[in-house]
Amino acid sequence: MTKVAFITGITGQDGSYLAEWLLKQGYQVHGLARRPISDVMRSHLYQVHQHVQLHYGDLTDGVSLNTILDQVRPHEVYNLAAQTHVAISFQAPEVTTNINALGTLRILQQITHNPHLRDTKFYQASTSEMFGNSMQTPQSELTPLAPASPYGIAKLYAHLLTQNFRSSHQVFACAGILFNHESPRRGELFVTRKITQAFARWVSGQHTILELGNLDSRRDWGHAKDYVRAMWMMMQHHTPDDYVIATGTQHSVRDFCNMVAAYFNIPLHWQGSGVSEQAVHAQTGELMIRVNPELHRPLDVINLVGDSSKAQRVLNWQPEYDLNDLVQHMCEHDLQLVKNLMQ
Ligand code: NAP
Ligand code: F7E
Repeated sequence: MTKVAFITGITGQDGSYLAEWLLKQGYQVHGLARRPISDVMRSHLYQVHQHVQLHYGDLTDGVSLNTILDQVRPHEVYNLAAQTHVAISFQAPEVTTNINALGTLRILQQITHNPHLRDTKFYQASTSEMFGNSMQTPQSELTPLAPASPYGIAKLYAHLLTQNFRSSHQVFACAGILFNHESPRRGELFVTRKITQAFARWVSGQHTILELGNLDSRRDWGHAKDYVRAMWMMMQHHTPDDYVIATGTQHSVRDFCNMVAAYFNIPLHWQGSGVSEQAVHAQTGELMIRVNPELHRPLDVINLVGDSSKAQRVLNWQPEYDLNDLVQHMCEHDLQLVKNLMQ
């Protein structure tokens, strides 16, 4: 029997990689889209869009979700759709909560109320942002959760709800507590992609200053391809549970800049905040990185690194890519993208 999967957030970084992975495993793949088909064909789904069935709807629209879920009757639902920008969540907390928290509730309610979905499994895209500025390092499934942003708080609601529906309604519901994961498909507002794009433009002769916020913030950056495989592995295990997915290594934003600079062999010129533009000039050939205080968050999470030993032990999950591979993939991709745009 062909398994049917339904992915919310299918047009995003993870959704598109997961769709490709599930198609390779022989699934019939359906996805929720909130943009017109012409946009979707230009999105990350361009390679596989003819093999996935898209349904128009929105996580804030319960009726559309109920209708789609009743039509598709998936064996597995992967809830990846979200307002994913932490900084934006401070400016738009209400919409963030509606999508990330209540959107999850809408799906779980439908799974429990619709008799055709009684055996449907559910995956929730939980996040390391739920740990906030934890006193415990590295963070595991047992680390106390104390999110530091409206994004993290909305995700914590969805995480607890997933656990609650698992124990109170016996839904096969898993939550993957995923640490930062990146790829050439990472959104352009996230720090890794912002950096690789700026360097690719610089190498191609478009001389710009790269403005960043907190350079000392530390993250555990993995490759999105490894992380979507982990989502699927959780859903194949006989018992639903929660798992941290991480590499266990930590680097600062400054380190990431240095790695990209080393990849392209570009000398860097760092300019801290409070230094006037005229005061310090980059030498010829140097890319200038300037701290812009406006890019600092009202409250930042600064020390994330995950302990994924449970996923390694129980699911036999291992990452295939390390940070050097990730930097290489992102830099190669962004350089090619700039070249294509310049032709
Ligand atoms: P992404 O690239 O930003 O994709 C977000 C997806 O959500 C897009 O498909 C977007 O659709 C969709 N979406 C946003 N609002 C929606 C709404 N109201 N209704 C329906 N769809 C909506 O994010 P990602 O990096 O793939 O992350 C996937 C999930 O994992 C998210 O839930 C995120 O919070 C979580 N997560 C990510 C990371 C990470 O490091 N990447 C780590 C932990 C957890 P459009 O294409 O139309 O905008
Ligand atoms: O920031 C610092 C910033 O926006 C990482 C989402 O996928 O991962 C992601 O959230 C760090 C922060 O990712 C800039 O202050 C410095 O400390 O790339 P980011 P994030 O906030 O960690 C988690 C796990 C998710 O769940 C989220 O959905 O980098 N930083 N300068 C900057 N960040 C940005 N965006 N832009 C800067 O210029």
